[in-house]
Amino acid sequence: MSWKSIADLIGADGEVAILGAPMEAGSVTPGRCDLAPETVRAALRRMSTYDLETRREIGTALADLGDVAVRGLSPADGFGAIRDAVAGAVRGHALTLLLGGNNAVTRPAAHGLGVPLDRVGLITLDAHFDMRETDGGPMNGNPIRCLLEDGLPGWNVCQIGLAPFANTAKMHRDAEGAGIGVFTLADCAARGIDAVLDEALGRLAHKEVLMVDFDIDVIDRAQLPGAPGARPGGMPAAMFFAAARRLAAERRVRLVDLTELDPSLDVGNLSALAAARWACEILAGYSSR
Ligand SMILES: [Mn+2]
Repeated sequence: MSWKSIADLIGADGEVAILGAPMEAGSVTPGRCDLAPETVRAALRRMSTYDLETRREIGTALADLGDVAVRGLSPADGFGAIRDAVAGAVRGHALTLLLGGNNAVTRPAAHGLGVPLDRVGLITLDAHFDMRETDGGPMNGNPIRCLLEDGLPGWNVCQIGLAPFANTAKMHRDAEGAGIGVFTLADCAARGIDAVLDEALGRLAHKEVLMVDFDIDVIDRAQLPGAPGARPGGMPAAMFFAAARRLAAERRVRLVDLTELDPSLDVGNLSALAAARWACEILAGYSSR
């Protein structure tokens, strides 16, 4: 007898939505992030619904809304389609899992939440500030700078897991100058992820709607080879999973995205299974609301 898998929870209707956004154009390192949504869906078939730690069965009904038609489109050209698809998903569901694609999907997602940007709180788990300059248009390396320029106040943003030797001094200065809460990998290791999340959520206590950008390249490259930006010495996968569970338990979190997974770089399905585990942790957190 085969066990029940997370994929078996997917149907036509559900309180939690899955939406794919297979955007690859605009990546600093061109690859195949467009393959990620189908890879994550396939890996969900390998995840059982039993949450051993809580002894609970995940039973949340999942609605798979399919993929936004952004294959081959630049981030600028795909902006409206992602924003509108996210808006529809968020209107009809308590929580939406947006499967990128590269990190360029985060900007249109923030615009699809249904409230003005000044009422949005954004938490990123990312090795990078994503504060590259915007004069060449939106790409996967600048969604945070784009959102600041769009009107998202820096005080509404917390960035967790920033890596050394993977960013510039200007990005760091600009992020802090904008009021962004900056939490490095060393902060996470020294303080523990719970304390860091306490502070981040405290800073965003009065924001109406929260979204979390899980750029999977924050994870240690030895545990997550399938992301071009992942580096040795990154966040332990277990810490990433714990953060996912904790943040998904927050009622105000209406959207989580998973970005930068490139299945063409994967080794032994390590990254695909990590992404599927992330989805499970999100559902476990959601179930505890
Ligand atoms: Mn990123």
